[in-house]
Amino acid sequence: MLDAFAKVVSQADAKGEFLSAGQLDALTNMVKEGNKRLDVVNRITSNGSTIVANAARALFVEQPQLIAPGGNAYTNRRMAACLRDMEIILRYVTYAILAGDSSVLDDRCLNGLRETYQALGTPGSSVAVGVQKMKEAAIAIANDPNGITKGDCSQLMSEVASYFDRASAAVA
Ligand code: PEB
Repeated sequence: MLDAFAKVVSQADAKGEFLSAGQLDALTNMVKEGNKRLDVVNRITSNGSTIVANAARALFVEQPQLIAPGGNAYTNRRMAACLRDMEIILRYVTYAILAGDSSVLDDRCLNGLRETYQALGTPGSSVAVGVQKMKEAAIAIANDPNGITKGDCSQLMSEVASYFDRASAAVA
């Protein structure tokens, strides 16, 4: 598991080189903008259950077969497993946002997840749709300009989006 700092260290060390000016500039910028990152993690974390519940609800409106008898989220046990899975994925996305690096998400959540869903007979493409709905909700909350010092968060928001996209691409 790497963060943005450990990542450049391992890249430089693999080449036996000092850190480059470009690498240092990027990290300087990350530190300078660090409060935005922490705010985003805080906002998504503290709204986690709302994000999961609304995304799942929207998924079931679009794909009602999932909650119909015989569906993959039918019976409370499967519904609970589904909500739990979405929460796990959201949790790892918040870790990746904090770290500024996707490796924690890749290694501890997404690695082998597609195969797990195939083995379970759970439609990965539906999980991917649920993840996209969490992305929209999380960004709407994280990027809400109300009640916060206004600034440019576009770069950070596309980074946040990229972690959700990575998760959905891993199971679609
Ligand atoms: C991944 N999900 C399920 C299982 C596992 C995971 C390992 C099997 C064991 C169990 O049931 O608990 N676990 C989960 C995860 C990590 C992990 C992400 C990462 C670290 O350790 N059903 C739907 C939707 C979707 C869904 C499409 C969006 O209709 C999910 C939610 N996951 C779902 C369901 C099950 C499951 C298990 C329904 C239960 C499947 C079954 O037993 O039939």
